[in-house]
Amino acid sequence: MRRRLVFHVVLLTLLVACGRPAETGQSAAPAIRPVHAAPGLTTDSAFAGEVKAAFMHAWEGYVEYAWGHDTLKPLSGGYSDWYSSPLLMTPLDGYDTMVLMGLTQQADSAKALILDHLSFDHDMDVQVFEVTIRLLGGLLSAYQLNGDPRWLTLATDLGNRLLPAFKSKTGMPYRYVNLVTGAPGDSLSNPAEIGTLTLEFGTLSRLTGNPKYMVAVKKAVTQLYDRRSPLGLVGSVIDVNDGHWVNTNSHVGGGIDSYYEYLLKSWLLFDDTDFQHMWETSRDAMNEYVADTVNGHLWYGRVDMNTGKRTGTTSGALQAYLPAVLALGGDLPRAERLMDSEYLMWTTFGVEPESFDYTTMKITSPGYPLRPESLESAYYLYTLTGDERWRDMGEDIFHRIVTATQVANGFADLKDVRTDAKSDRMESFFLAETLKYAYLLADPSALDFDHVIFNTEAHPLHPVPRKTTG
Ligand code: DMJ
Repeated sequence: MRRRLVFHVVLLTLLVACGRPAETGQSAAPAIRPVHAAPGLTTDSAFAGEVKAAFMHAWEGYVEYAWGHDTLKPLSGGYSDWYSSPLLMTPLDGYDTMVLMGLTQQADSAKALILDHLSFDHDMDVQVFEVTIRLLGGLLSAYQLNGDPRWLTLATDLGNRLLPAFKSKTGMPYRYVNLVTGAPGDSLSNPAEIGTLTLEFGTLSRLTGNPKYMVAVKKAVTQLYDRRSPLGLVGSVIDVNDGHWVNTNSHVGGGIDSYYEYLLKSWLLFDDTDFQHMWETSRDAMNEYVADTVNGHLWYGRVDMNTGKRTGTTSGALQAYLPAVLALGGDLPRAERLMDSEYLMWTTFGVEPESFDYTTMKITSPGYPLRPESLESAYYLYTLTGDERWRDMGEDIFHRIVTATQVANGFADLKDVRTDAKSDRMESFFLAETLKYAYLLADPSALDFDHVIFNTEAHPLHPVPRKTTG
């Protein structure tokens, strides 16, 4: 009897460790991960309540003034759309946050809006990267959380319409593509926009059983990786047709950032050691050449990809994703050191600026468009270490954001963190990422960290077993 009980406990533990039970005809879900959530994480109910209230405030502004459109204009009480037809950026980006927060009624109305009205059959040129991380990522995560097959139908339609972007001479995607004709834009792109498609297209392949999406993105990333310099670094601008570097500046900020993030996460989500190899080589090069220590603080600046010579000492809000990625990759000491530097941006300037010089601590670009990266890293570090220091840090960052950006109809981008002057815009990633990471930091039990990978827009994706046939 006792032996039978032990057997069942072991079996159950194995099933839980592997994520969802494997479906018929599919092999077991991968369970590799360099790190795991720390035991004994607690919920801070007061903090969670504050984040939920902030989310409701942002969502109510959208519902009242921007319903059916992409983005709320919180100062004027209006809306804006990215393209000639709305693509419902805010509700789709915000949907899975509502589900995780238990905002069922709001999630149901967002779902109805999206499934009844979202169409990609519009003759317009869209930015492949943004549409992939916000919309395709949002649809796939919604499908995995909610199970309604219409999410996957929309995701598949979008994936098919984006695929012509990969028809360049190298296979690296054009930045823009027309959703109806498949006509591409010009041929200049960057590592982030080329390399930040694998989680979404790969998941689409796994869910549909059609390998064509994964084949396209993996070829694109491999083509990019193969053009790294002898030092192992990539530059800022590349021509996707002839494959030559137009700008050889290497850094870890906007335009390159999520290329690194997706190399690591693609290894983990798909259990694919090709990505592991690309991640490890790239991480080592970035740590060796791009990292910089000034006054005892660790930063990542700018260097030439071919010579490793330092070309700049600026960092900023976008670079604050890196502690999360380093921590997920298993390098907690470096991640913690870097997070202490990122927090300096908040304590020095009140709210982190888009960019500043870390040798002089002078601001070089003063805006703050409600970015999530610092909260994202605080969440990873708290979840992986259980050290309340990181939650306290994240809570302070959350309060600084609310104090500086809350307005009557939502939250507004800052034009200048020195004056708190505002712009009439509330980015959809404020709902997708900033408030989601703040909420998960307050209530880590809302999501099983060990069994999801967040895309770069904070849409949680679950590993899908590869089909053994087809
Ligand atoms: C988001 O769209 C994504 O996190 C992207 O990787 C970087 N920029 C914004 C948030 O700052």
